[in-house]
Amino acid sequence: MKKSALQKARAAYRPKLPIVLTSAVKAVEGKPTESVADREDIKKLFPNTYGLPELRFEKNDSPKATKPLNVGVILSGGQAPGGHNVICGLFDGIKKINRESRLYGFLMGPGGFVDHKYIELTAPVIDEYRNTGGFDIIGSGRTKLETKEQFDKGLEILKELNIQALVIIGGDDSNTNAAILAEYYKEINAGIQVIGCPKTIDGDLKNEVIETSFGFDTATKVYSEVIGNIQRDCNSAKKYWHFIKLMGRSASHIALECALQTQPNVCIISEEVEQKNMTLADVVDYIAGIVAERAKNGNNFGTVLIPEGLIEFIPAVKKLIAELNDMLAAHAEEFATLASEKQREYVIEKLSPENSATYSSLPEGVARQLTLDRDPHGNVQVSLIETEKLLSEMVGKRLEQMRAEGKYNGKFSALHHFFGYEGRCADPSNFDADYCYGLGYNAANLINAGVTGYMSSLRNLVKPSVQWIAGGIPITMMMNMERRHGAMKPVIQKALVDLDGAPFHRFASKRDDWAINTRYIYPGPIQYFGPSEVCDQPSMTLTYEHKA
Ligand code: FBP
Repeated sequence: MKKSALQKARAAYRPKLPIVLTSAVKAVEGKPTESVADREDIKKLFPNTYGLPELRFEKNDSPKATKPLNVGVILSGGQAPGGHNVICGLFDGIKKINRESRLYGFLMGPGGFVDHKYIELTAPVIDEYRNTGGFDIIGSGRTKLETKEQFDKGLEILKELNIQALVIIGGDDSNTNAAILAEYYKEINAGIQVIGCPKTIDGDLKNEVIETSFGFDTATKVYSEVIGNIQRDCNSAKKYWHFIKLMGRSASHIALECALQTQPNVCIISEEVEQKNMTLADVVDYIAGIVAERAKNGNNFGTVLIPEGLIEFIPAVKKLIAELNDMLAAHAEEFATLASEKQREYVIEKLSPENSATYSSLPEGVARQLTLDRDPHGNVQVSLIETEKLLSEMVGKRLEQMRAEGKYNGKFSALHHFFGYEGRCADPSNFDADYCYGLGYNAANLINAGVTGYMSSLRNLVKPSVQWIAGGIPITMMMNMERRHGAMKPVIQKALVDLDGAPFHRFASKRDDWAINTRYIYPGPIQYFGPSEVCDQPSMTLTYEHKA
């Protein structure tokens, strides 16, 4: 395959492992753990894997010879920069433990595991993908692993290939499934370990013990670069308002991080909208107010960052979605047979009066989107909702009202952008390249330690990577019970933006100044080679969280 000069140079990058992982390790057990909430329910559902201790690796001065490890790996869900390095780290880790170890990659996500589609990942294959973005080495998919039939079918291929451990690289939903699979294989004594790795650009798979998910760092740097470019353009021409929607299905971490990096005029944080019980009209008023204020100084331009998940956080819409989820789950077949114009009437009729009123008040396209197929994990596909256009249209109308009332006398010309897919497969930043390689290498050590139901964990991430702490976290520790598809299910608790946390406080203390005065920062592209302060900085979110 032909490669660019940068690709060639980048392939030669050697990720920096935590010092502890550079020699043989032993797992030191911490105290037994408890789930974050709903302890009795989770304990009952995970009798074999609940309450396991946290693990921390330490240098082992007298390692024993270890038999070869045969391992399977799955990439699950949306792409995130660094996934290839997790696989490279895993490969190097198991080979370091025993040169005869083998790695098999299941193709196109969990579906490949169930359907027995796989390839062996050998050194020449692995070497093609070091430090590259994307998940194309084996592909990814969103098939939900949840039934006993799927688990048993998967077990057949694991046995056939003599695989003893499966590594699932995924977000909160995929790692939830990893925990369920680990429990099942333990219960039936299948002799298979299951290890998870925290992936998602959304940044919402994190907690006290998992400091960040991989991919967030690179994706937000890519988005911040282009937001910065837009801001420079907008500050040069001074004639457009740019409405920029940013990926992040649910939590607003991406929008917040990009705001900290670029200092836009407006950034909406969904979690705050919910906390303040704001309506869509309140959000529109807030943006229109800033547009009008800037217009007084002749600044008819600006940037507005909008998190992709906003619509779901508007309390009235959230209630509506909850009822829609249950209603659509109960009447799925009947609903599917209706022509699309009849579906709207059907929904309005079936919903409670309050939710029916909210549904009817939404623009038709948005309302319709809320009834379309959920992804396999039951999530509304928010990336398909054009919130940036919806908001700018509503802001435009509000400004016209304000003009009529003599409260606005400017020009409003809006452009729209959606940044998501542009950043999900970028070549990983040095941070993500090191973090991912370390997560994979660490997973090999968890397998060697014989454990199951653990997530690979590296901590102390604001320090240079050699100082990172390596270990394993029982996945059940991160779980609580939530309503999904109309029933209560054990799931990893999603980390939303903490409105009492340092990153949000920093943003909230500055946003009024950024709104009126033009304080744009232009971060520029990710740098791989050069001074450490240019190339190795972790995200601002992580930095502020650690300062707190
Ligand atoms: P994961 O949670 O699987 O990592 O995916 C995150 C994400 O990129 C969201 O930000 C976005 O809403 C969604 O995936 C888009 O899904 P798809 O890739 O199926 O279009």
